[in-house]
Amino acid sequence: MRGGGRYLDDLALPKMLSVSFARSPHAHARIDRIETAAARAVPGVALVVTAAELRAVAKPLAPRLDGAGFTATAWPALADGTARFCGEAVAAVVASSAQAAADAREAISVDWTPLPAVATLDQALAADRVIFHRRHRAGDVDGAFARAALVVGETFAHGRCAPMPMEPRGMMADWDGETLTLWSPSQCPSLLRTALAAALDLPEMRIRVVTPDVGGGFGLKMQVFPEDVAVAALARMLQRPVKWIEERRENLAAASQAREGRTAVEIAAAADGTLLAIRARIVSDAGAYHAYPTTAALEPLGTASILPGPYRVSAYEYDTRALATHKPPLGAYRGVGMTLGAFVMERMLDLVAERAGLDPAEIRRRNLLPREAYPFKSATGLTYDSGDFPKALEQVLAAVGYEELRRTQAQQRATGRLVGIGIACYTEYTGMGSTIFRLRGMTEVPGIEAATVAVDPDGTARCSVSFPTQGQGHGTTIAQLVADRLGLALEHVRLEPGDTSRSPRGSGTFGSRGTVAMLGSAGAAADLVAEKIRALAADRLEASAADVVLAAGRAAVRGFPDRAVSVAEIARVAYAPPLGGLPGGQTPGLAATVFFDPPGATFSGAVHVAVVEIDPETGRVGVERYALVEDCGTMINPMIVEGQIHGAVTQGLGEALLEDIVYDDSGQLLTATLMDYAVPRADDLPEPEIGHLETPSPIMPGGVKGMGEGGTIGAPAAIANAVADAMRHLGVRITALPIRPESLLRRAAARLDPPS
Ligand code: MCN
Repeated sequence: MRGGGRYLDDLALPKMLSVSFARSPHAHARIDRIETAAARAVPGVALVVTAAELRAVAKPLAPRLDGAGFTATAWPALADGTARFCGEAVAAVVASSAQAAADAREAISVDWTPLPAVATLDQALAADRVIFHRRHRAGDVDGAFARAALVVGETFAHGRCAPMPMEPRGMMADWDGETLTLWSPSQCPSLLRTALAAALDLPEMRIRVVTPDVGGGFGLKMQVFPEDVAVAALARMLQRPVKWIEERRENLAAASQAREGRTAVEIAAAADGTLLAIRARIVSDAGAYHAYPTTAALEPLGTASILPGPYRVSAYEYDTRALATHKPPLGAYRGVGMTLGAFVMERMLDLVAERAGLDPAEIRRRNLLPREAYPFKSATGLTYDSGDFPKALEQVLAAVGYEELRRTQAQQRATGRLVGIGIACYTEYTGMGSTIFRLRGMTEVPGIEAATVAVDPDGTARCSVSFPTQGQGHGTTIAQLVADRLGLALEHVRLEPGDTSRSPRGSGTFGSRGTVAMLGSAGAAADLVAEKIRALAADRLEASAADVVLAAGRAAVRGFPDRAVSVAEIARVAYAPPLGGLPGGQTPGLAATVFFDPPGATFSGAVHVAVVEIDPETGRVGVERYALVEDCGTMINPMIVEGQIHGAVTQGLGEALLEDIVYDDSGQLLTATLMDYAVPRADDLPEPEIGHLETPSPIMPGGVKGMGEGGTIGAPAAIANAVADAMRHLGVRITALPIRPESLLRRAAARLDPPS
């Protein structure tokens, strides 16, 4: 905010060179010959490489997924013989400046033989290009459908979108003959190190990953990309530091994208709207390769496993598949899998309500899990640990004045205004540990986190953690936690910058795991340090350790504030033991490292309400009000939680109404700039009205649950339901995201003015 951050592009090393990639203009093409002589002749160029030079020193990224139904892919550092999506890197130029590298990139000429491209899900289905497939069935699905009074079916589609961090991807790499140091805005430095060690055939101890300030990640930067492998390999080949900063066009064309998929769903319900069973067939357009480390299973499996949402329904079957196309890989993006799951389920609830003659709020009342139902084993096998959705629903309905809103809507509709109200409830898996990743077969994602907390002799504390921060305020939150447990002032605790040479090993920041990880690792490490401070202070104060309290930088005997010693004094002694050693045979030092494996996932959630009005002239959807009640268990920093909600809801609005990566039939990207790819702006969303509910997690330390992705999960569903509500009387169905104004108008016009 103050311009004081140091992002990757702010960093430079002496003798540093710049890297630029030449990319495929075809979605699918054979590379017959690459001519690099002209590029080499451009002033300032140090090296030009193709797959021929990198093949021997950099192995492709080939993430694994345990279990049946998985077909591996290998994504080479530079396209090797064949390019499989428009934008895939085929050659790299290293030059004295980014401009020289970009000029030289243009001078590379490639002889291509274009090949037929599989550009759509339907083409991929016809060709049976399945790279991930899983089926699941729980309960008596067929029986429920046979006896159901209502069966409602619909097919929903979701376009592609881009995670779009303000700072695109990039890496600076330096090889000093022994160690490869990488400055990367990675969300997962430990995983990046492991992937590069394997790709470059180096021991992990010779790779160091430093995380500078990160200008947003949103899931994109949890992945390891071929460009990372290439940049690291180039530093090693040249024995000079190199840096690559992605251009926005490259980010739109060649970074992983998100969401694209289709879900055909059927719901069986009783006449009173009680849900009995769900059947879902989910297909996902995975692009050309599995993204490392999550694989193409991430999106369709995530959708399948969360689709039943916070509702009491025990019979569910799904068939979920990822299909390979000639597009960039589908990867992680805030709310991955769950956004589509919530969109489908919440649209379906409104459709069932319509058939059952119920108000959308009423059908949810009849089906939401009551608080007493927790812990609840969902039909997908996940255990929801805690929640109180009926209360959250009533709280948000009261906050918006739902009954009054409906009355006003009826009056407005009578005058021709297109006003709609949409409700969406979702539950969200957060804070996942190794069990969930093993159950999914995700072998490349360890699932653990770790933290070291150390108190120095001046009484200040440092904390270093395995999970970096990309804008969620971990520095503040961790400092809060550690300061609280050590009885120090907030400004006396510092989160150290991420650096794998100093920080303990873990998995990373994704899947809203940060807060759970903080409590389980940094909180627990601070507790161990606090225990040692109390033990050392107890000896000094001639009291029992159990009677020593830590506050205001001092250890004092409970009830006797004057009988105290400063934490700094205890720390000095811990690092410089007196003659005879520390009391009680304590080891020197005042630091602890704790590794933590979150016990399962913890389920947070929210109820969102959107009020929209559609301009009948332009089809523009205006979001007039946006309210929600969020439950992320015990909150650590409510201000950050609300900031996260603002950002996430805004991204969800983009997904609902604006953002669409469009390819033509030959797999050519049509939305290659921000002139064509529309992201939300400040005036697209009113200030969200936020309420909180806290049902602490019984399984996570401190009762916390994650929430960083939540808004993105709830907003598309709530907005889609609101638009559907506004347009229903015109016969317009909302079954696809994003909802484009022109398509709304077209469909309304077709209905109002049917062809003769
Ligand atoms: N928090 C809290 N109490 C809770 C839960 C959360 O105080 N019970 C606060 C904490 O201050 C914490 C923050 O909310 O720092 C987010 O916590 P959590 O929900 O655990 O999520 P993570 O820290 O794991 O962050 C990841 C999540 C994800 S998966 C994406 S994607 C995402 C996001 O958060 N990307 C972001 N938020 C982002 N925000 C920014 N600015 N930039 C991104 O790239």
